[in-house]
Amino acid sequence: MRDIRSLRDYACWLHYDPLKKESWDKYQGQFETIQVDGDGPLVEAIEEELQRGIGGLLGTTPRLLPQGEGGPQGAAVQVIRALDAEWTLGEEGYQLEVQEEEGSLRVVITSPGERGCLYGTFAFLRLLQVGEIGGGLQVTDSPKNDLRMINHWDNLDGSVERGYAGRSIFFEDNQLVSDLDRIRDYARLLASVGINSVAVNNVNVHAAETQLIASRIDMAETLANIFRAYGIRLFLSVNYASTLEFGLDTADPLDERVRTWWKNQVKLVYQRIPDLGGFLVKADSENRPGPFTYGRTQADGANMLGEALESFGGVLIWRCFVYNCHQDWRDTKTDRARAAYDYFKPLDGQFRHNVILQIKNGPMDFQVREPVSPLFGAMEDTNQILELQITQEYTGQQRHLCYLVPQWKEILDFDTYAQGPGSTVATVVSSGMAAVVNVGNDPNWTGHTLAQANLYGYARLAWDPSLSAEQITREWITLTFGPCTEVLATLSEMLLTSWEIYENYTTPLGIGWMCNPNHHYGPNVDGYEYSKWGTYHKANNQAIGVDRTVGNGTGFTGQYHPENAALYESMETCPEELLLFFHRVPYTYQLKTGKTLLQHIYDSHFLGVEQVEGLLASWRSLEGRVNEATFGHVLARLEEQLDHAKEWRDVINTYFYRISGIGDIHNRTIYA
Ligand code: GCV
Repeated sequence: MRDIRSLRDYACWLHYDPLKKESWDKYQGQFETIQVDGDGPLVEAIEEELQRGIGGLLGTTPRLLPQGEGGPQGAAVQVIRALDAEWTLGEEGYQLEVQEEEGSLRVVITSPGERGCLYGTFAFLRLLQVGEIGGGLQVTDSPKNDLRMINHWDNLDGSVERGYAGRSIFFEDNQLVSDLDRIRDYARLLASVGINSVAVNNVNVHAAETQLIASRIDMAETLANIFRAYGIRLFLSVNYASTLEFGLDTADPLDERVRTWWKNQVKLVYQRIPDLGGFLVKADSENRPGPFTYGRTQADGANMLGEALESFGGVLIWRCFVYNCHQDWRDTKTDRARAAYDYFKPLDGQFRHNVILQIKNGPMDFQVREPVSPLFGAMEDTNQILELQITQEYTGQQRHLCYLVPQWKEILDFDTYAQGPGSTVATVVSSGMAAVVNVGNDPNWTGHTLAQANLYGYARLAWDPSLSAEQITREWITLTFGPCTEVLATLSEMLLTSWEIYENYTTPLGIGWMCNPNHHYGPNVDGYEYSKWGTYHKANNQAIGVDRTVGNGTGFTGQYHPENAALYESMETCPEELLLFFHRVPYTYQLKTGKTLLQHIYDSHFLGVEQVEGLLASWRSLEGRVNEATFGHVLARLEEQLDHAKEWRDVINTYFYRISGIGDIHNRTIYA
């Protein structure tokens, strides 16, 4: 069997392929020596990266200059730990300067922090590949978010909840995997795009994972050691009711025995992992235990754990994904979309300073399109982070191409009006971002090689939400496929349109959910219609959608600040891509395009399939320009996507034709 590391797609965006001729010639003779301040694993990682990167890109072997031999002369890269009193970029920020003297480039990367030096190093190698390194260049950069986090939903038995890229890269059979080097490669990959925190286990914490803070702490310790070498702090998901598994008869957050147990347990954990980031908790959600059982609030539960972590500098991240998952579909009063706001908004100001609320981007659950959760900007005295889903649970499960950076940009740029105009989600979530990752032990990490772009894009946005989708896309393509203009143009177009294409042939207009229950792949219009999950479209022979207005519906629109509340309240002003999220609309309702709602549904599904045909044709045009194995792999995925898009189109169109009795004005095939 071939070593996995020799497979091209394993390297993701860190290929360091030789530069193309003109850059190769330009940089020959440059970067001959390297000198890095400091010592320890992170400094070694920087040295190794520079040697690897420059070696790969220019085919040379830069000499490592030990410290104490004076600064490097001539063409060199120097990484300096500068503890300058004037520094304003924080420990993770860096400055990158390229000085030119008699044809020699001298790259100086400066930061007071080891992480800053590491990020500056990766930035230098990235800029070299996109052709921007030249005399006089000056870059200063620092992350806009302190917490840039990855969440794994990995179980100790090796399975991954909502994982579409193989099994866990950490765990198998309740042990750590034997290939710890792969975890190191992963840490390097994450650090290269500025990720600084990772929660390694599923938020649905089963009995085995509960032991990660007790009898299996050695596993967590080993992982923490690996990630630390790349400046990444480990977080653990914990079972809110752990005390019940360790001999107490309660998990009441106000019970002294419970509080003492947590304090002692946290102390033991920090003895082994002194720089643990903290805990991540899913409580009172989807049958997980929580403080509600004891008549306590979410703040009582979070603060109890926050208090235990506080003296160790730990952070408690508490998810707001709390809703009634045992709803009766006949009940028209309860609206799942309202739940997070209803539970958490009244608690604003009651959370400890080391507690952070983690809020999913939308009020439901990572559908292809949802409005932004009204909780963003609703809790001025509470730390908040945004939760995104990189793993494509409802967006094609890494079998379909669905590049989510454009979706995430829309979310980050959404104006909440919390402090007047300009209060975008990006500014409101100043504590940072977390995302459920799409990685598994498949050789290419993400199942679909092009899904690597989602991981890359998330991390770049977590670093700087103001980066444009186009820039991120350009970077990823160039780093992954090398500097080919045809690949860049074609693949950019494919990636940047793919989210909308997926939406067109699945569930447009914000309706969501018409997928198969449990595994969530493929169309099933009524799959969730009579279930307990609170996710209903309520289609009858005349209309579809849930009225969530204040005037006549569930009142959900009233959870937004007035500007957005007014926008969503009226069918006329509601953005049409979200129309069926907020309103119940007759099939004959005329949209701004002049089409009826039903005709739009038909058109969108026919169009979506044609667009997937377009994706296939575009990819085929790249044959010979991307490596053969990747070409074949992506081609196979796109062929499957086309088959599935047709299935979506036919199931959805047939459903609405049968239920409404109204045909397509263009008389295209709809199965009666
Ligand atoms: C980890 C959705 C998913 C669940 C997931 C849950 C969550 O409901 O289908 O698998 O559980 O979200 O975010 O907690």
